[in-house]
Parts: sequence; C-alpha cells; structure tokens
Amino acid sequence: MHRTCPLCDAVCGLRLTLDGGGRVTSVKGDPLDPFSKGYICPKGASLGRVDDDPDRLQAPMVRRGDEWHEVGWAEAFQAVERGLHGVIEAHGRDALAVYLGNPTFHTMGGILYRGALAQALGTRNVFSASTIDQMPKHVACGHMFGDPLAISVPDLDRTDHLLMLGANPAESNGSLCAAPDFPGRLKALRARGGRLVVVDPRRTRTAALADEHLFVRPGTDALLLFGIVHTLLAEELTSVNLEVAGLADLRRLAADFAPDAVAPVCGVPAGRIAGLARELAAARTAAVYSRIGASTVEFGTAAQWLVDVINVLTGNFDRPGGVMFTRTATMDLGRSGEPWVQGRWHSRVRGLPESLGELPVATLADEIETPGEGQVRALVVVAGNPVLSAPSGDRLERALGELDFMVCVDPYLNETTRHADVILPPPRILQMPHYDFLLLSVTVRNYTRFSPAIHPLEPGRPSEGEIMAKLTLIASGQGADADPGALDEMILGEVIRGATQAPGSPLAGRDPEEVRAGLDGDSGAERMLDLFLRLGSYGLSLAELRANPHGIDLGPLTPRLAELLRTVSGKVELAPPRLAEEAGRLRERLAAPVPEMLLIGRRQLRSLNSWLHNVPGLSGGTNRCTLHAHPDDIARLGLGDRALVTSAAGELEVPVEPNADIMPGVVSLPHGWGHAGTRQSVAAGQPGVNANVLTDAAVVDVPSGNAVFNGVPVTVTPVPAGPVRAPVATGAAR
Ligand SMILES: Nc1nc2c(c(=O)[nH]1)N[C@H]1C(S)=C(S)[C@@H](COP(=O)(O)OP(=O)(O)OC[C@H]3O[C@@H](n4cnc5c(=O)[nH]c(N)nc54)[C@H](O)[C@@H]3O)O[C@H]1N2
Ligand SMILES: Nc1nc2c(c(=O)[nH]1)N[C@H]1C(S)=C(S)[C@@H](COP(=O)(O)OP(=O)(O)OC[C@H]3O[C@@H](n4cnc5c(=O)[nH]c(N)nc54)[C@H](O)[C@@H]3O)O[C@H]1N2
Ligand code: SF4
Ligand SMILES: [Mo]
Repeated sequence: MHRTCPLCDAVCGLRLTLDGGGRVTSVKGDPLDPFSKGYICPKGASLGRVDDDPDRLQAPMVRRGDEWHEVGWAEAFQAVERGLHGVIEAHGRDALAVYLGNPTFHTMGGILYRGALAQALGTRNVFSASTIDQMPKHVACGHMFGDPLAISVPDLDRTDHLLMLGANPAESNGSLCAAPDFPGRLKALRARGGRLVVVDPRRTRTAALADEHLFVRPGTDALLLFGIVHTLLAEELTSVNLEVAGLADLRRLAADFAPDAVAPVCGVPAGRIAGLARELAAARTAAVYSRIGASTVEFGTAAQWLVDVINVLTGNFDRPGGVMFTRTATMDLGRSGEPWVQGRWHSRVRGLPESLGELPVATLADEIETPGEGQVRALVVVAGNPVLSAPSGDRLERALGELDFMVCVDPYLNETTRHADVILPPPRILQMPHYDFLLLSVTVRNYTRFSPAIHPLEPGRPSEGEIMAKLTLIASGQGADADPGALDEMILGEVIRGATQAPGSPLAGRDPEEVRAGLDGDSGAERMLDLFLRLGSYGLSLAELRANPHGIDLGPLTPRLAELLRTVSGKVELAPPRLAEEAGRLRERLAAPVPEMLLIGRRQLRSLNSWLHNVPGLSGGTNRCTLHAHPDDIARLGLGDRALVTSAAGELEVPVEPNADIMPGVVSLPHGWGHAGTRQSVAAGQPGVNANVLTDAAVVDVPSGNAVFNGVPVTVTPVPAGPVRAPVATGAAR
C-alpha cells in the first residue's frame, strides 16, 4: 500500500505494510516516489500508531454538564443545529465564529469545504491557523504582487546560495516550501559547491549543516534585512530583471538602516551584514528563505517583504536557482483576477484588519469576552487546538468556557475540544483519501500524487468532507437532515459553469452536464479533485493519478510571475505604502532599549504542533518540554533545575535545560505542550507546559495582525525547591 504522509509539509511518499486484520505493521519511505525517493522521518514511520491510536474518538460525543456521552451521528448533527440556530436566533450571525486549524490545510475535507463553511456561517468572525503562522507572508505578497497567494519557494535543488532566516527544516522538514528530505537537499547544495547561511538565535540542527551560522536577536530580522537592502542599494549591487515600481521610495526608506545602524540591535556585526549583501549579489544564483522565526514576530510582515525585496534586487526572483513559483497539477485554487484588497472589514473590539477573509486569532478571546452587539457566543473549531496554539492560550481557554455553544471536528478530546458541547470525530487517517491541494502548490519541483483511502468507512460513518458539508448545510439553514451530496453538486456545478463559460479554459464551450457526468471519483471530494485536475495546466485526471500511485514528476519549476502578477501598476511593488509604514516603526525600534531576556519557541522532530504527543514512539528522549537557556545566563541568573518565566501575559514554572547553542539573552520553550484534562493517555503522562501562557495576544505584527510567538520579553528567575506552581496569567485583566 502506498500513500502520502499527511503529517507535515514535506509530502513524503510512504510504503505501508498491513497484516490480515488491516493493521499497519510497517511504514517505510516509498523509494519509487519521484519526489521523496524513499525519505521518511520518525513521525511518518509512526503513522500506523497515529492512525490506530486507541484514544482517537470513534463516535460523536455530546457533553452534558461535565459528562461526555457517545451519541449517533444523526443525534450529534441535531445537537449542532439546535446549538448554532439557538445562538443565531438570539444574537444574529455575527455571534458565530469559526477557527480552522492547521490540519484543515492538509486534509481534503478541510481544504475543499473550509471556504463554504465560513461563508455559510455568515459571520465576519473567521479565524484560522494562518494568523498564528504565515499571514505576514500573504500580506507582504498581496501588497508586492497583488496576490496574497503568490508565494514563491527557494529553488532548492538548483540554487548556488541559500540565506535562511528563522527556519529549522532539519527538524520541521520545511514549511511553505514542500521538499521531502530538506536536510538532504541542503547537503546536496553544499556538495555541488553552493553556500548555505543560517540566521537563527539558536545554533540549530539546520545551522549545523550550514557554511555559516549567525545569531540574530529575536524579532529583529527585518532590521538585518533592511541592512542588506541598504548595502545592495548603496553599493550598487542590484541587478533587477523584472519590471518594478517604488525603487526610489525603497532607497529613501532604506537610508536609515545602514549596517552600522542596525547591527547593535539585531546583534549581527555590521561587517557581516554588508558581507551577506555582497555574497548574495555575487552568487551566480541565490535565494533568501524565511519562515516562522521571521514571521510570528513583531515585524513579521516587514521581514517577509524585505526577503522578497532582496530576491528581486539581486535578480533572483522568478528565475531558476532563485525563488520561483510552483505550477500545480490542479487549477490555481482561490486566486482572483483582481488586485488584492486588505482590511475590507475590521475586528469589532480591537479594529484589527481582515486579510484573506479572516481576522487575527490574537483577538478571538477579545471577541468572546467583550459584551455588546456582535459578541461571539458560538464557536466552530475544525482541526484546531487554539488553547495550546494561540497567544494567551490560557485566557482563550477561559473564554471558551463562557460560550453558549461550541462544536469541534477533531479526533481527540483535548485541551480545546473539552470545552465543546459536541465533538464530531473525523475518520481514521487510513480511511481518508488524501490529496495535498495546498502543499503541492509550494513544492520545489512540480509534482503530484493522490492517495486513495486504504480502509473503507464503517457503515453510517461520515467522511471528513461529509462532516464539513453537513456543518455547512446546517449553518446555512438547510437542517441536520440535509444531504451532504447536495453541497458537492452545488460546488461542482458552480465551478463547471464558470469553466465552460471562460474563454481559454480547457472546458470552454463544453456542455456542463456532460462535463459533470464525465467526472470520476468515489466521493464529492474526489470528483472535485478530478475536476480541478482537468482544469489544471497539465490536463491530468484522477484516473491518471490513480494509475501512478507513486506520484508523477512534472518537471523543474519554470518562470511564471507574469501569469500571477495582479498589482494595479502591473509591476512588482517594492515599497507599497502599507509596508513602507513599517519602516517608521522599525526606526522607532532602533532607538528602543533591548529587553534583558527574550523568549522564542522551537520545533522538535518527533512532535507536531499540539497533537502527536500521544504516540508512545514519538515521546520522551529529546522530545521534552524544557526551557533551553545558555550556561552563561544560567550562571548569571543563578538558575537551578527549574525557573519561573514571567512575561506581560503570564508566568510559568519550567524545567531548565542548559544549552550552549542558544544565544545568550534568549530562552526557548517549545509550543503544543501543556496537556491537561484530556483523553490522551500517553500525552497525559508527560504533559509539559503551555508556552502560550507567556505569549501575549495584545501584541501583534501590525500589518497582518499575526501573533507574536518569538521575541517575547520575559524575566527568568530561580525557583526555590518545593511543589511546582500552577501557571498564572497576569495579563488576563487587561
Ligand atoms: N508559541 C507558539 N505557538 C504556536 C507556534 C509556535 O511556533 N510557537 N506555531 C503556530 C503554528 S505555525 C501553527 S500552524 C499553529 C497550529 O495550531 P492549530 O491550528 O491549533 O493546530 P494543531 O496544534 O496542529 O492542532 C490540530 C488539531 O487537529 C486535530 N486533528 C489532527 N488530524 C486531524 C484531522 O485529520 N481532521 C481533523 N478534523 N482534526 C485533526 C488534532 O487532534 C488537534 O486537536 O500553532 C501555532 N502556535
Ligand atoms: N517536527 C515538526 N515539524 C513541523 C511542525 C512541528 O510542530 N514539528 N510544525 C509544522 C508547521 S505548522 C510549521 S508552520 C513548520 C514551521 O517550520 P520552521 O519555520 O522551519 O519551524 P521552526 O522549528 O519553528 O523554526 C523556526 C526557527 O526560528 C528560530 N527563531 C526564533 N525566533 C527567531 C527570530 O526572531 N529570528 C530568526 N531568524 N530566527 C528565529 C527558532 O530558533 C527556530 O529554529 O513546521 C512544520 N513541521
Ligand atoms: S517529513 Fe513530514 S511528510 Fe515526511 S514522513 Fe516526516 S512527517 Fe511525514
Ligand atoms: Mo504552522
């Protein structure tokens, strides 16, 4: 049996062996996959155990008081209908909110129905993992290219020089850049004579693979990048090969950010900043790539903007060896022909701007807690655990307790879902067909692969797509008994009508009914995939993907900016006004005092956000929730085994682990821990603490409203021996 690993962004092909009873006995990398070529990590190797975890919920759960009851699907959907419509009738649709968590980007049901569900709820309170992750990238691309989905990836296999900031693919396996065996690709880059430079406040496993590692003070990458831009312009090292607008404005903005000016704040010596610029300009081809450490920070959007400014200035944007756009097998999903507009509405309480139809998660608790017209009273959560993943998570948890109604689509009873009234569990992983609509749009080679379900659904059990469709129909007032297939037909009908009428579409002029009748697939979701493939640039179909179970290589990336560019000027905007404003805030930062101690996060190879701690083979060893601190800081602060970490938002008592690879003045705590009150028996044995007690929802990256998880000012003090103190939130009253 073969299938794509659905866990992280690397889309590895797997080869599964099953016993007679259908249980997975071994998981290996699929050597015949043309993209992953047999690569696998410990998480993928545990897929069998993740799939048949005995703690996964098998039936819907309804909470009455503090007691959970298993109920049938019909009864569960009726309870959802009563709950949602009770709130709509009493308070209107703006009293509804939805949070779409990270796995909704990975599952077919999540991707295909998240838009329809949000629309059917009819509320502006749409939240997703995007605003605790990559929204700064969307906002930067939206303003520069007119399309927030025009996200480029480093041309990893051909570049001569890679500058990487705030990413640790040796443990995360990459992100917004799908590259199975990312570490192997970095080794290959060096083996062919290329150069890798890693900028990170920790000397990470990725840094160990690099030619050079530079410590940067958390939260200041935008300053470092401005220093590089300044040098490129001042020393006339640019070789722009695209039509650009705003070069003069950029030059004016960059004037204040000479390497000498930014070096004291960002902690990288001025000579090295200028050196980075000169090396990027001199390299035959080069790419700058950055992720979480330069996104979930106070100047995340500015950093993402300047990353692409450098790629453009050095002539490396949209060319082989630089950064490029993937051409997917499916049609480009979610792209509009119009220049992007942001801030079409704002959040009620804090006035934070909408981006891509969403409001920032950092203000979800405000919207629940603050009385008045539009106060959120019912919440739908799909594949998310925001109690552990959102900033000020403990405060959000208390807010969830105040809701009139909450429904979750999730396989676990966990820190978030325990506050729900109804939990709807999706099927097991191996019961789901899999296609990576999102991740296949950021692969470093054009590639596609479909995985059919390995096990059938039990009779009467809905697929994740059917659960999503049911919720959508209930939200839109069609009732708990409505046929989910009706929604599929609506979506298919709409896309087919558009495609048959659009000149130049592969289906232009065809009869819609005949097109519909010709679609292949065992479910609505699979028929949508078939349709989107037929509308894609390669003219593929589901049947062809099924006939190629190891995946299909569609060739190296080729230039395609011209097709994607949507700015009003028709040019790449180097200094769009909304981003240029950030230069003012960055100038203020240059003059601000540097906090004594800054908190950052880290990812662990055998963890996945908040939800893989229940797998015995992945827990323990180095995968522990400890505070990494430099030995000099430990000595200076007199820390023992445990420390009290205090921020503006809360305080936590944590075990201290000395680590000489972290920058002095910086401590690191992984997120996704703090397991409590759940039905996850393995995770409960090693609960850890919730790092997001310390992160502060009051502080956001201004242009995107994105949460700030890295560069949080904290104080760290020794804890005298004695019983462990419970987490305290000090910021809750603000
Ligand atoms: N401090 C700090 N906080 C962070 C981060 C950080 O670096 N530091 N990183 C942030 C980032 S990048 C992200 S993406 C977010 C992620 O935060 P969330 O969006 O909350 O996602 P997860 O923590 O992965 O939780 C996923 C949930 O989905 C459930 N689930 C798993 N598989 C499925 C499925 O197939 N279907 C359904 N319906 N549910 C499923 C799991 O049980 C779990 O409850 O966390 C963010 N939070
Ligand atoms: N094993 C594993 N893999 C994962 C996940 C997981 O939880 N576990 N999560 C998945 C998800 S949802 C995502 S979004 C991706 C994230 O993928 P990555 O972005 O590669 O993940 P991180 O390990 O969080 O890397 C962020 C790095 O930024 C550094 N950093 C912190 N602050 C700063 C700063 O201010 N500047 C700079 N330059 N660096 C800084 C941290 O030390 C860390 O090494 O990983 C995905 N893959
Ligand atoms: S790297 Fe990611 S996709 Fe590949 S096996 Fe590991 S978890 Fe799965
Ligand atoms: Mo993420």
